Amino acid sequence: RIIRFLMGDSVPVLAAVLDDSRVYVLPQRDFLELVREADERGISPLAVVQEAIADAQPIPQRMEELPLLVPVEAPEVWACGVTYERSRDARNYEATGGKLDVTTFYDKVYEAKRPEIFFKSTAARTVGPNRELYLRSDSNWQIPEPELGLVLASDGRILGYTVGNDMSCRDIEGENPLYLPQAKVWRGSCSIGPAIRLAETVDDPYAFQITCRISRNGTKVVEGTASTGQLKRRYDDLVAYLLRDNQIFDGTVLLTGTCIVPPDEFTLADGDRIEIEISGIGVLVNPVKSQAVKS
Ligand code: DO4
Ligand code: MG
Repeated sequence: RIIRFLMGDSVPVLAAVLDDSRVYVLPQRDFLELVREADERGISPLAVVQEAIADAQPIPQRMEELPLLVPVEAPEVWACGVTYERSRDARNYEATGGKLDVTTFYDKVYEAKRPEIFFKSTAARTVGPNRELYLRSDSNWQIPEPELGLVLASDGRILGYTVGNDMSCRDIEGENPLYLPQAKVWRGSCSIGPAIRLAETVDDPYAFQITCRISRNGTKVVEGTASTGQLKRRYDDLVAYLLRDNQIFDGTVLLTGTCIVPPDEFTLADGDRIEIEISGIGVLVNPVKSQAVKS
């Protein structure tokens, strides 16, 4: 796994993390430099890492003890929607007020050949591990969306996998689908991290276990688990649609849709703590904060 952290509380450093959580500092400045070096030398990013750490010693701290940064400064984050049954059913509930005998556009997009893909975030709006995610001040029904993120090269290659949170406002989206950008995009509405698992080290990317825990005042109030095996789509197909007549940039992250939705009566509150764990990648932890409302 690849991480970034602040060395001496000020210098961003790239590092490799082995399964036992030992951390090796890498000479490359960031993840994209590592990928570019691999491409130039015609070898894999894993081979570059193995070479760099062959004679190196791990630093004394374990990954969990480090001030982590976003593992890649993703220029853009895009997101797929309604790729899991659970997402379709939850959205039907918020759009119809529980009348499940009508066919909605969520039902249609779940079955359609073309997936839903929307623009989610920019580097400035995206936060890393342990950084505050913000709540919208004009929504009363907000949830995290735990999602597997694909870290992409500009040609669409899947370089690695990360954990993402597509924070969402169920009331704004449910009121009118045309409000989707406002239900999805605001300051601090997206987090990624804590690590990138290099694609070549993953045997089956449809076998990731995703767990989401939300705690309030130290007590767990929500817990849910799912598997990427329940995904309706294939990653390559999602990436192909993202790239159709579109330009993306190295390090773009594509979130693949949520498979866990908290109970309908739940909404996030100031001070909550969200943990999203994906097997083999790590735990993305973020505290939640209300926006300071400016009058
Ligand atoms: O249809 C709206 C957004 C869907 C989404 O974000 C998801 O399914 O994860
Ligand atoms: Mg989502």
